[in-house]
Amino acid sequence: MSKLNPFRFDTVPDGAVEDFLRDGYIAVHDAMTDEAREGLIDEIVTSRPVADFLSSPPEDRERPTSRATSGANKTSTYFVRPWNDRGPWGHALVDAPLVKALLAATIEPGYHFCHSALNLAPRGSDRVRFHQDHHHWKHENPVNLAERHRYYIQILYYPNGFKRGDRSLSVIPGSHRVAPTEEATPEAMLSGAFNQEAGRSLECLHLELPPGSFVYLNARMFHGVEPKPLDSPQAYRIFTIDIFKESGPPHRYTQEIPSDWMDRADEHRSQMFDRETYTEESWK
Ligand SMILES: O=C(O)CCC(=O)C(=O)O
Ligand SMILES: [Fe+2]
Repeated sequence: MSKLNPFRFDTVPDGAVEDFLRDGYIAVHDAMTDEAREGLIDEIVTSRPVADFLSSPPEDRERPTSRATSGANKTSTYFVRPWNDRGPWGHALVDAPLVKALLAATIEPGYHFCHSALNLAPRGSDRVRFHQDHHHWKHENPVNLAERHRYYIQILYYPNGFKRGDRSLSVIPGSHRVAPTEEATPEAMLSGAFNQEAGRSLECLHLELPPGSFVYLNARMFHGVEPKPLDSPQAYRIFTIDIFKESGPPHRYTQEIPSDWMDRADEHRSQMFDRETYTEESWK
């Protein structure tokens, strides 16, 4: 596999693990080298399906897959899960030294690559409401009960960044600490009803990230996305995600690993890829 390194540094920034445990996420600004950021954007926008999507008039744009997770996707965003069609920079994200260091600092000893996705949000894209992506919390099967306190980490990459209020990521820092009951809705959290349980004042924060940034997120933390205004200066926002879970049974969407990824995998990748794929039967 590629030895390209997309990031400017390889070690976990000072205080990042403490911030992650307290807030449920860290935002790492401008983490990619210029070469990596430009290379990744180029790989994505020149891949055939994305290029076709971007060159077609908005009313004709096809959505490659419909989105089944809690954030609704009614408008003409491009969304594909799993994101297998990667170039060298996309591949390098999976096990970059910085990614390995962050995962080692949080979910070691054992973790698996769960799945991936690619999303392009053009002007006019809808909001994604506040949600959590830790799906074991919404199901009561024995496997979900056994797995629900285990880590599910999302790494959200923003190669061309975003401005506040323009398809920006919103977070409720500390919301991962509130037990996942029916009552623990984002609205109730923002009203102050769960401040005591969270041990802090739960408030919404609207992020703004320069190109080449990423967010390392505990999927128990509530997050959402603002709409993209029709007059946004940025034609489309690019977002890719790699998700890692603790070793064990499949999480929702744990993807099949393409055979050429398997063929080229080193020892670390082989271990991350050595897990069952999610099917409708997995949690029964
Ligand atoms: O588009 C984003 O910034 C995040 C989207 C999201 O929350 C998700 O894919 O679950
Ligand atoms: Fe999400």
